Amino acid sequence: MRRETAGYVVGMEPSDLPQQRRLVTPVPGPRSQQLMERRRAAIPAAVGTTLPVFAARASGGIVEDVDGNRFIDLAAGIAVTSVGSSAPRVVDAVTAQVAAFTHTCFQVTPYESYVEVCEALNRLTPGDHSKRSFLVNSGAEAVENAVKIARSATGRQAVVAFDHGFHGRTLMGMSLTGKVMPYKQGFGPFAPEVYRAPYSYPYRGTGDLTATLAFLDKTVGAANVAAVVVEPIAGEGGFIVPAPGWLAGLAEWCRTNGVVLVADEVQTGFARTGAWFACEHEGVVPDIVATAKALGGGLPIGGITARADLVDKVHPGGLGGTFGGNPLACASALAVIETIETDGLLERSRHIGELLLDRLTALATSYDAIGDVRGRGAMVAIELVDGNGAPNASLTARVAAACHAEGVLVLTAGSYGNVLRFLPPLVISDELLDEAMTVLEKVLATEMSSDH
Ligand code: PLZ
Repeated sequence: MRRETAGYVVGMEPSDLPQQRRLVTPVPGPRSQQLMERRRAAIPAAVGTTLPVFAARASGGIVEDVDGNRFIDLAAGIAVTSVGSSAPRVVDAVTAQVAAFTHTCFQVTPYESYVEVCEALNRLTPGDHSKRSFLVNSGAEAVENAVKIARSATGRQAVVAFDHGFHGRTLMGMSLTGKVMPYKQGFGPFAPEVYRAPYSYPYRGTGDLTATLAFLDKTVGAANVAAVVVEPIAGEGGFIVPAPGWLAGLAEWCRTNGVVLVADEVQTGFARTGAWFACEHEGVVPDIVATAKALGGGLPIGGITARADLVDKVHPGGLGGTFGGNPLACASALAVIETIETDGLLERSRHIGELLLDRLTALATSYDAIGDVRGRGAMVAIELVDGNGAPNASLTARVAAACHAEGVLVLTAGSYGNVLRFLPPLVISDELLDEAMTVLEKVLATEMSSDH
């Protein structure tokens, strides 16, 4: 089925989209500019825009805009389209489901695909203990529910999150988030009984395990803590990989003190780091795992997978929601899981990581502005600094903008806004990754030679 929008044909087969970077207009092109005008009139500026071009179609490693420009996708819709933006199994499964039924509400009339997704979550998340899962609509909702379960099961109230943490934009998600601008400014008061502990940040030499545990014991008090909510790699905070052993030490402290360890694997989960879940790299088995993003392959879904003995303490009817585990999202999630398993995307993620780290490490030897190169699997970043090692957010913004103008879609991140992050779809070709790195190299050369 084909349809015309703004003179552009959409609904073509994904395989029709050539896997090539191509600029046919300045960025943004005229059609995108028109749409941006309508957007400005209809939608608040509070909802941000990374790249002011409007998408027409996307597949593999390419996003094509309404002017026909083709961008190399190093963003995957913020770690969502890991299997691709129009992966064949996802397209088929969702198409079949939408024709069968779109919604019943799982709490009203259940359907099998929801059960299947939960069985898969119980099987794939770390640990072979007895688990139960249920489904929501987003990462923020997954985190919210993890906290509800931990409080209900422990009878305690305090929740510990970390510096550089991001957990969503709902009240609890925002309260747990460590960065004021833009996420929290003016939106208080925040949820009470939320404490912020130091996060291990090897490059900046902060938050070693002793400091973290001292904070938990002295400032919060173990007996008060229901849950510790932690990202195994800080995502929005700048792809910070904690020092080896830090996460395991934290897990040990939780176990000793009867504290529920909640791993927020919303950004790191489902093959992003070269494993199903980033906790696996550290041999850590969380009590609750929160998932979303890549699980849905582009359809909105979040999962909460909890130790059965914890979640079974919650009274019947205490958890749920109208749309949680919507049939379309469940169909998509099952197709995503099958695609990761069948197409070897864990290996592919590790390969992408090696390719990117090789190129970026080489680049860092030429440019002192690259202070750190880090990541795991296809979750890779560079931290840009000035001559004194201080965060260089303005350079980061310029480099990102220049990459966009050259047809490479990169994202920034970091508490100090000085991190460029690379999180491509796992189905991107090596050629496109190489080309994107060559563009980045050119952009850096230009930036460093011009006088700003
Ligand atoms: N936990 C670790 O990364 C979402 C945020 C985009 P939702 N990250 C992208 C933005 O600007 O809001 C995220 C995350 C981690 C939770 C969330 C929240 O997931 O699906 O956006 O609610």
